[in-house]
Amino acid sequence: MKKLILFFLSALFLVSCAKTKKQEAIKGEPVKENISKKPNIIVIYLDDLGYGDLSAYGATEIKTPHIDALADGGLRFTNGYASSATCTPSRYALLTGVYPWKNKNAKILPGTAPLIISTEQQTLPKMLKAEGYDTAIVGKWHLGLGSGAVNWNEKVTPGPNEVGFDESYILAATQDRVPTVYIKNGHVVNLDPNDPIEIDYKNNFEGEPTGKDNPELLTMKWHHGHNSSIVNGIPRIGYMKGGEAAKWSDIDMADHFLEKAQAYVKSHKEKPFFLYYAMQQPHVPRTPHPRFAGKSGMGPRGDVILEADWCIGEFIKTLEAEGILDDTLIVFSSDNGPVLNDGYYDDSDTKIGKHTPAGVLKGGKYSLFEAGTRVPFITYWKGHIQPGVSNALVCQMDVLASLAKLIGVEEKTTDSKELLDVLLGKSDNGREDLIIEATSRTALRSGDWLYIPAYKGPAVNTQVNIELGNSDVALLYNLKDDLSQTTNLYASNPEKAKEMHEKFVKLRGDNFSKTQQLELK
Ligand code: NG6
Ligand code: CA
Repeated sequence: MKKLILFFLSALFLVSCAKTKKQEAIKGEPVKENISKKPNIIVIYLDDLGYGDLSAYGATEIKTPHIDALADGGLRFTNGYASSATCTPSRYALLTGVYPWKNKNAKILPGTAPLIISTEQQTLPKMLKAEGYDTAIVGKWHLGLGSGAVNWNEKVTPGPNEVGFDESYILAATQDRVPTVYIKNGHVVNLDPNDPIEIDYKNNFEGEPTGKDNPELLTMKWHHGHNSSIVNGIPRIGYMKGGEAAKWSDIDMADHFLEKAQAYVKSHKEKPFFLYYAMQQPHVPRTPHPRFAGKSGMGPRGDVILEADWCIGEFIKTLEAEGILDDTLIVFSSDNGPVLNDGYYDDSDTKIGKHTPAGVLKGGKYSLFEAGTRVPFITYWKGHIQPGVSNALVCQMDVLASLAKLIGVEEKTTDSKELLDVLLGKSDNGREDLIIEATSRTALRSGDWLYIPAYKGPAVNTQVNIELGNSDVALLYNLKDDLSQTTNLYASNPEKAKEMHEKFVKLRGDNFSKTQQLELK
């Protein structure tokens, strides 16, 4: 009996020690004491939202009150970065904490691409799951599915559920790519077995109309790319046959994902959860629900930003109503910078008016200039994060190591930096260096400086009308004095140029594309 009591006492002691350790990791001003439960964690991730697209980030032509509320009640980062200027690599880095240029497959993927995260690899949801979190993704995936030729009529695996998500409700790639269906835990939703789905990215299926050959069937015109299969009057990338009953409704997508996200948090409020709410806006095709169509006065891109903002407001209301907002850390960001014409004529460029999606930044999606990767980045945790603005350099890749610290896990990472205090607003001591990426090219941000090696290729992508950062000479900017990157200091400051070049080569190691021009001329 004595032994039994002793055993229980020592077990009690161990449990209370473990608890204290976890509390210590999240303690300090203005953090509330006695957090008995680990916080829920929600990443709200938009698709192609620019640095200047939110009123919280200075936009005057569009009002985003619900996202602004997160910024006003949380921490708004002015130097928050996606890892890349396109989707797949940024999402790869967010979920794995690894630089995307270390994985040669981390580039814009077709809907048929295999999963690019190894099932052996550590991921954010896996890490949280191991600590007792329930984990889910709702929204855009775009990290590949299956391991070769996917049969969409059977369980599609491996996918999100094999890399750490207990539950998944996704669109496979992008809204403009087939298959245009939702996939729940590996199964296409509403699939009729008598109408099987076939997908091909090279060849059309006989007799199926295409955007290229059947303009009379289109409700949205394609500008470049996007001329393969037609779904809901919108021409897409890739060919699809069958699956009629399973096809999504574009105008209802935002409401649909919102409902799924709301249902998830309602049914998981008893236990800590991690939800990756990966919204599809304002990526093309922009298909606002009729409630929002025409509401921004700047075309469908503005309308879907209003729609996304409304969804976020509704979602936060749900957290509040369920009594869990105070126990929830929210990270809000975007996977890459903005683009107006990304392949459809939808008036987003002609109706833009005075709105500047990139703010004062140069470039946009696909670009090594700042607007490619510097994005809205907000952390919010009611009662735990002192509201304010942080100029610390942070990257989405750092979320993994920082959350490890928050939940008291030892996590060995090389690329993901532990910046918990920075994300919680207790320190301004962000990263010193960051390698940013854009369509397989990389550049170095170090302190206030930005160095872009000389790259071959067009200076401007004329289809999307964005300056890419390619140049015969290397580019060097002091972002503190010249945030808009107007003056190349490469020739006038050779010492800094040399220092940045050497640091860049050291950080990139041998792991870079040999098509780059790297000589310091
Ligand atoms: C490009 C598409 C673009 C968009 C992008 C992916 C063409 C011509 N352009 O290839 O419309 O889909 O891929 O965007 O097809 S991302 O945000 O998912 O990276
Ligand atoms: Ca994107």
